[in-house]
Amino acid sequence: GQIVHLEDYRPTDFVLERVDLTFELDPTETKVEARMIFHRREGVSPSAPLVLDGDELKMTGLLLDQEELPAALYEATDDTLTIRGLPETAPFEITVTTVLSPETNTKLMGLYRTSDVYCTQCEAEGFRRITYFPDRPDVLAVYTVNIIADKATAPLLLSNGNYLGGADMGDGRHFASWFDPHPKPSYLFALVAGDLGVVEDTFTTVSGREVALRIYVEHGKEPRAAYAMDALKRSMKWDEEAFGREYDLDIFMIVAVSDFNMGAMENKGLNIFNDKYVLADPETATDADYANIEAIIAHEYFHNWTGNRITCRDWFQLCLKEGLTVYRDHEFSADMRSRTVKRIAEVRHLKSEQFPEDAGPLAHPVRPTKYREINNFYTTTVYEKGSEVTRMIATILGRDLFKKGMDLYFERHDGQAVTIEDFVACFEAASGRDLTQFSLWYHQAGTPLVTASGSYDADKQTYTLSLEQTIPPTPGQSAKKPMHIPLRLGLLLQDGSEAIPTAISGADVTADVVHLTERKQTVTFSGIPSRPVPSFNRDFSAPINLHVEQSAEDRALIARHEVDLFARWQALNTMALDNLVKAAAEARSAQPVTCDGALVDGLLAAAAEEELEPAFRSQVLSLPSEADIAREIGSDNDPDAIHAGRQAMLAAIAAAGRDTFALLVDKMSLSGPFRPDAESAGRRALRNAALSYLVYADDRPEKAANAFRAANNMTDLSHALTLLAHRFPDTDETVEALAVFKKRFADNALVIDKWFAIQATIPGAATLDRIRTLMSDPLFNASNPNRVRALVGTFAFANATGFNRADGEGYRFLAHQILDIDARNPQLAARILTSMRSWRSLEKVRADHARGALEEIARASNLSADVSDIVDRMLK
Ligand code: BAL
Ligand code: ZN
Repeated sequence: GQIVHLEDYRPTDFVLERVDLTFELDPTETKVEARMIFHRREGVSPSAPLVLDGDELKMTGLLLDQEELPAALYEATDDTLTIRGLPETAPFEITVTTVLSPETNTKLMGLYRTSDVYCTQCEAEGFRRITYFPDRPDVLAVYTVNIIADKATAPLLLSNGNYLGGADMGDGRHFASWFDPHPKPSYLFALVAGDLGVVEDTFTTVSGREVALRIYVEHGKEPRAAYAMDALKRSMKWDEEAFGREYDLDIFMIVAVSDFNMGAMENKGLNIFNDKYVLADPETATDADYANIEAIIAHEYFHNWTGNRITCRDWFQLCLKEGLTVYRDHEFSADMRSRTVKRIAEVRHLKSEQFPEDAGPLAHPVRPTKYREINNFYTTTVYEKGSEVTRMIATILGRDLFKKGMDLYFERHDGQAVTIEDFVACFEAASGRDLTQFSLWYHQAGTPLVTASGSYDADKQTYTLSLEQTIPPTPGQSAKKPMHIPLRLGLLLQDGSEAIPTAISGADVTADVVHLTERKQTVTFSGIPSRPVPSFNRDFSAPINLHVEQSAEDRALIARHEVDLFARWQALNTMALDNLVKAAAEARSAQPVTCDGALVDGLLAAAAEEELEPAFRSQVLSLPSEADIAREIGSDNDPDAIHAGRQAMLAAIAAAGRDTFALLVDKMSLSGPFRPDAESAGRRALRNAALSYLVYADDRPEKAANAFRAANNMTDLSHALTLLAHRFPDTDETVEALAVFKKRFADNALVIDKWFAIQATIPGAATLDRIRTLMSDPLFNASNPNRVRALVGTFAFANATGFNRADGEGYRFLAHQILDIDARNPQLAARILTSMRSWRSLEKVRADHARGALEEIARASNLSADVSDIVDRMLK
């Protein structure tokens, strides 16, 4: 594919006024007639042709104002249709007829079939696989959609907007028409046809309009959509209260399908979801599944305003809708659950997924300026870092001015396709602040590193912080400018109270936010009665790496006394990470692993602290992952040593805390019917964390096997199975539990995905053979994205020792899988390949094997643009 540059953006020459689509659905010969009314934009040359996008299309008809177009006036290539000789000013109608084969569309982009249901995925560039079209987000038009299909196999015919009507056609077929009054870009088009069950409800908006709510699922699965429906209603209410946003159609529909590349898609009025993020019941869904469903239902719903009514001018602006909408769904979940625990989970995710991306060959700015394949930019940088950037605007402006800026954004830009500059300008206008330097967060890739050192002057009673920011070089950006980093911090005195400075010099400060804007900055706090302990980056106010020399005792003081609960978790987590890095080095040089007493005391004290909510305490007990440790070490990584060091620390903590953990397992047990609420989930999480340590401390599988037998919900059951499989992979107990689990859930693919994932993450070199065996299990299906992600994806992304085998077999296995998947579904292949994004930080032997595997992929013929873009960037 060609490289697309932001600076080349031009508006279209022709304005699309309206679109009428007629689909005659058939598994292998669907006929699509697209009637489009255009007019030439003022000032555009009368000879300029109309250029439409296409992708793998078979065109069977082309009309201009209902007359066949002479062959001399148009030209169709692989990816464009160019039409000449069009009217100078008058509107004209182009009618394109195409024939599609949904059944054989394995890319799952455009119109395809999943379990006998027709469905669409058009973001980013899938609509051009349906018809020739100006397939770009700044072309907004009003759509009418007519669907004709076999009545018996497709009784349900859905598209965007409001239902106009339908009828029996007398020949075994029927039709339905839909009209969407809101102008939209083609990527938000959707169509679903098939035979599905439905859950119905209603929502009355703040102004009193009743909206019909429908969630469509496979027949028999309706009860498992109840939680999603509840989450939807809470989302609609929350968006009215928190952002003043009311829903705008008579009906809102969600359809769950089992073959889907993404998590879900926000098509106007007709969201299409990966069924993984709709279906839940206590027997089959974990607490994490419930939380994900709540968050993703909310996310897609929130797009109705941030994404749909105000959309992106071009795909470089993807973070305009995604970063903002992730921020909105984070705030929603924080309001529904525990704000602190939610923040901890966000930061863990950001650090484990986005920080490595930002530190490797795939690093790119939140608002990139060039791409080869836009599908590869649905990244944690655009989404999660994009959300953090929005959060920083809220931190810098404060709640009221942030809200004023959001209101202005909705008012100014409703119905438009806009840019990040337009978005930021609303906050500048609302606050009177210049956000030019702040905007570097959108344009400079790489995670800033802030180093800090402090000195206390007892005579002057001043505390001075020397701060320095560096932003590492990233592909295409070697030199960086200093950024505006809003760093929330507090100074704690030895009794745990917070020092109140009488004056602060050297930086702008608002409340507890220190605004770093220079490369080097010295900030002096006056009126500090004794040497303070600084607590940095409260609530993770900026997505940065922070290096500060701080003793375990100082960190322990923060962990005990900070008023900011996030900072308490952060202090313990940082202590643990420091210790884990040391443990990895010790394990690598075959020395005994040492576990810091202050850390163990801090963890156990927090775990037993009844004032703290259980979910928080479970987060404290969950040590940084092997990937977190590798990221912290940064280079020359040996995954086996990291694993061994971490296991030794777990064992040490387990031995020291046996009594605490046994007590917690007792205290945190729940009785009565299962409830998925945050508090119950927190108790289960703490109980399972404590149980894990008890199992680490044991060398026999009984405890885990008992927990497996006693479990009465999927959270506990899958946790016990994980303990068994990871700690005692080859025992009879594990073999039996895996067989029991498989038999019980064989007809539930989403649960079988857990069964695949648990086995894919068994540490050690032997797991690769297990993966190969599992791939020939009848329950595996190489063409279903969820199955592939659960087995192959989980292995590559989440099994550091198994995947990074010293002999390189893991990489070669992945390379062959990528080529195999790429032939069917390039997007999926490219996504899974990003699991190798940190290959350069491995020790040399592994890095050489990894390079070899990447080169093997790069050499293959017929690589998709998706995979070739990723592999080329990774090898550069
Ligand atoms: N727009 C793609 C799916 C999502 O981010 O909601
Ligand atoms: Zn989104």
